[in-house]
Amino acid sequence: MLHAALIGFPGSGKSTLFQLMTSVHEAPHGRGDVHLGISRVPDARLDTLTTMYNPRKRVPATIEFTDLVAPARTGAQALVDVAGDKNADALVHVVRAFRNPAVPHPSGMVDPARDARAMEDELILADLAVAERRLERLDKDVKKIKSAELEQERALVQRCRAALEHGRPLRALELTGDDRKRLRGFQFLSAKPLLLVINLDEADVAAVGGDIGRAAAHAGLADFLARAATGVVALCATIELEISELEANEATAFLADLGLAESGLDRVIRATYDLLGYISFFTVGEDECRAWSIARGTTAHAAAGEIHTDIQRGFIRAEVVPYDALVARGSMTACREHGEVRLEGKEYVVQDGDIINFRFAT
Ligand SMILES: Nc1nc2c(ncn2[C@@H]2O[C@H](COP(=O)(O)OP(=O)(O)O)[C@@H](O)[C@H]2O)c(=O)[nH]1
Ligand SMILES: [Mg+2]
Repeated sequence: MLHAALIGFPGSGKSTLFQLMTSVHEAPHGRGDVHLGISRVPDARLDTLTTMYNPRKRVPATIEFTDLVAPARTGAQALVDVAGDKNADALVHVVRAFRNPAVPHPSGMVDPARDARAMEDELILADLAVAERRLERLDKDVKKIKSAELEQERALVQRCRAALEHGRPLRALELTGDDRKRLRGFQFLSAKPLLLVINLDEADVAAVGGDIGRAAAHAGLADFLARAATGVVALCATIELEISELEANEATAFLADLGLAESGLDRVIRATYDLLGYISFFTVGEDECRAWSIARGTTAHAAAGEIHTDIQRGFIRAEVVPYDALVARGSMTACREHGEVRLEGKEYVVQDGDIINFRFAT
């Protein structure tokens, strides 16, 4: 499952958001310091399909979030709850912009731009230590063993070290697929996609409304908007708490008053999903309408394996209809009549929103 870690300075609102965003909570797997929770990825397309098919079951895509329960560290590291979560696919940095004097800021003053940069520096420093340790080892190995792979890895890690020394996160590097594979084992923190969640003050939400450019400028974080593998979302956790207690139609009206189309929680979940480069395909029927998560570029054969290894093993063809065509025609049968159901083979690259029926031999 996709897995994102909430990180941020103590008192920035991580746990508040975590409680609101995740509904299914799992017991920590042998790690008492981390909470795991599961979020459903909001997707209006799945809502429409559910209305069309009225299935017994509706299954959205999901993301797992982790929240560090209590930072056990001291000194400079205690400022940052990096969640020790090296396995995360993405980092979600909750940056405090709300003032609330009842909640002391560990640095004494609320300054979102400083916090975003301080966190970036922490990630970079942690990665620099990893890169240097690896280079020491590689320098020794390269002297002993003649290996093109070792040479290539060394050149790559040197490139990483140089970027880090210049204060650049590794997610800004342009890397080939092979480079990415070489780096995977290091679990570099600054290489992970980063979502900044600006936790606004109650008093500022109406002023910035749904305008992320204005919200980022207000928090001094405008320069993060254009960065590689970086996303920015603004919300106010305490207002989200209020919204979560409203009936659905009241919540919609309340959001509209604030100039917003959807809740901040939904925006964070979806932005995380998008940032990871994940797309959804759907399976539909009277039994179940379901969204499946795959990385962009996944083939039909691999997508079949997401559903069941038997479907992958016995793969014959994928019957594919784009979401828009299905909604426009109103049914699979109508799509078939108009020749809009394509038969695709194993190598077909699944597109976001494809409705797929896998034909397979058992
Ligand atoms: N005024 C205000 N208080 C907030 C907001 N978000 C969180 N808080 C409060 O800040 C405190 C710390 O929040 P928490 O979620 O535990 O932060 P964490 O340490 O990052 O997990 C709690 O008392 C929250 O109620 C916000 O948007 N506005
Ligand atoms: Mg907390």
